[in-house]
Amino acid sequence: MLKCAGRELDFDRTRVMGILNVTPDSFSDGGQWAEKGRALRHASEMARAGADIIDIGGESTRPGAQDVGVEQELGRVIPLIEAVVSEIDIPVSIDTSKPEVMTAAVAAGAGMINDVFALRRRGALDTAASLSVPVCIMHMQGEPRDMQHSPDYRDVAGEVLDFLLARARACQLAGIPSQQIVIDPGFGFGKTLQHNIDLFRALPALVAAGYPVLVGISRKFMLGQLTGQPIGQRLSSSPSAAVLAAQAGASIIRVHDVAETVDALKIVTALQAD
Ligand code: 8Y4
Repeated sequence: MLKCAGRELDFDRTRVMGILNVTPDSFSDGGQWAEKGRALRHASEMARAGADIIDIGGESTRPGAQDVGVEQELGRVIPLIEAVVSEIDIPVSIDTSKPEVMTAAVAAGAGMINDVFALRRRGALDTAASLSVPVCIMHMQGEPRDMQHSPDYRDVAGEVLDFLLARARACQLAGIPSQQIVIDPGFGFGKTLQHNIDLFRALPALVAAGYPVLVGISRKFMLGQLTGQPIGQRLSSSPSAAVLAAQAGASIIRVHDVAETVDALKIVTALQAD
């Protein structure tokens, strides 16, 4: 069970993390208020649909994305975290790699840190340890701007597991209790389709390492590669992958389509043999 700043996340069943992106809407001149209202409504909708935690991010980590400055990221996420924490009673996680954002987000009520750089940025590890919230550490080969140029592994599942175990050890040396560490193979982050497939099939080995495993595969390019469908037409493939991840023992599934995923996982819970 994770202790998320006074709110709890236990893993008696696979949990759903709803994605809330706050990247500015350049077409709306309503500015930050309109953006915040829209995001807050989306968060409420995800909670009503059965999300167990909401992941708030203000920095695009898509392939090729540009860096966002600290002040800009803070301006996007902090007011939204405050609003979501006050209106919704499930834990909120902050998707960031910047120590300044981690600190402000937890002060605003965030109860978990989700870092796609696995706390490797300068100051991030000690900052996260000082904040006493759970952390999700994710594997990525390269950096967002170049990670899809030529992903290369000898043994993708073995290398990802070794990386995550080394980062989990670094977290514990910095003072983060092992029960507050979540690991994530980082689907799509410096991986070809075949790497993603090999990693997915190796999920049981990742689960066997003993840390809760988070899987983020929702609407990702690999699903499009497998079905031929564009991003808006991955509403069957995303929950299908979520079901298989849950069966492989994943503890948290990070998704855009909360209602569909929650239903799919209810079927898993009801029908799977134990
Ligand atoms: C459509 C929309 C297609 C978004 C692709 C995407 C993960 C993550 C991301 C993940 C964890 C994304 C922040 C990429 N992916 N955090 N973050 N695990 N822990 N792309 O897999 O969703 S952003």
